[in-house]
Amino acid sequence: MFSLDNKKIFVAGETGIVGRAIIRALKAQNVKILPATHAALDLTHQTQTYDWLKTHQPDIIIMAAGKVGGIGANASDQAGFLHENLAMAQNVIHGAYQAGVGRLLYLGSSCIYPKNAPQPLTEEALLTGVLEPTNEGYALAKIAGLKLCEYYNQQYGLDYISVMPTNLYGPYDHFDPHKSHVIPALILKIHQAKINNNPVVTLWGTGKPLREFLYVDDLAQALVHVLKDYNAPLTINIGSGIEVTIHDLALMLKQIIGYEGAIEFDSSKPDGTMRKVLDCSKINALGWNAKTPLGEGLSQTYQWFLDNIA
Ligand code: GFB
Repeated sequence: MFSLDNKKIFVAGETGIVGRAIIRALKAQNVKILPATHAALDLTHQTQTYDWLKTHQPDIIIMAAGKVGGIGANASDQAGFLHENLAMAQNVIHGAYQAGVGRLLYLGSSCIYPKNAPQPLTEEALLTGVLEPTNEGYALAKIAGLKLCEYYNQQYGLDYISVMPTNLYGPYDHFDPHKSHVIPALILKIHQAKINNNPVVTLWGTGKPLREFLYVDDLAQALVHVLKDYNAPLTINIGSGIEVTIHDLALMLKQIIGYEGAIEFDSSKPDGTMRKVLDCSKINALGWNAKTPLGEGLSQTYQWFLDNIA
């Protein structure tokens, strides 16, 4: 067991959906959180990142910063997703090593696993096949970061752990009709259809792909668990086991939002991978399981949207 007492923690990406949830969870722990907004520290900037880490000397880094987005954003800007995420991973991981930071949690994504790997996806499936083309750039950057952690551990005896969360959602998500992940995109589209009395709302793809969803505060609890109880320098998956088709997800949101029109799908838009559910035997063996049922998490996210965005 690793004590977090009085540790100085740097949450890279503190204003994002994941960073904010981690900070909410860490507030219940006796830790000191080192603040660094994007305006004060640009993680794509190498010397700025190295200098900041040397000056502030965190005991632990949680690397939750990244350029993120849904299938539309990923597919239309593979260069940006690869370049920016690779730069941030390199700067933070090498900067951590140079600054003498012993413990680091690096967050990846379930899209790092091959498109056709057996489901549920185990950590061992990494690099056993081709990637899903719609998010290849993002996945390659995340794989490079994971491998950097692995090699730095091997060469320098560090404790840099890669965690691979499944599709996340919750408060402070990014709501955009073209760029966001499916849950915020559907909330926005179905809510607007209701407000504008549109009889039909059109969503992307066939509606048939399955996605596993994890409420972001459940992820944050899992990360606290990993920080305290996990000391093997190996990748660990974090999922909920809650899988739905995009069609069923749309029906759940239609009911939560109170939209009475019809849902239709535009199959000229991409489906992406047909299924990606994580095998979570490792994290479950540490005593962590996701707590938030999908309906409850979606209702809370919609309420947050109503209070802050709509
Ligand atoms: O969350 P999402 O964009 O990303 O979900 P991925 C995409 C799925 O939802 C596809 C369907 O099957 C889409 O066809 N969908 C239906 C929609 N309507 C919409 C819509 O209006 N917006 C969006 N976004 N999707 C992402 C990766 O993959 O998963 C990222 O691109 C990252 O790199 C993330 O790994 C976790 O699950 O397909």
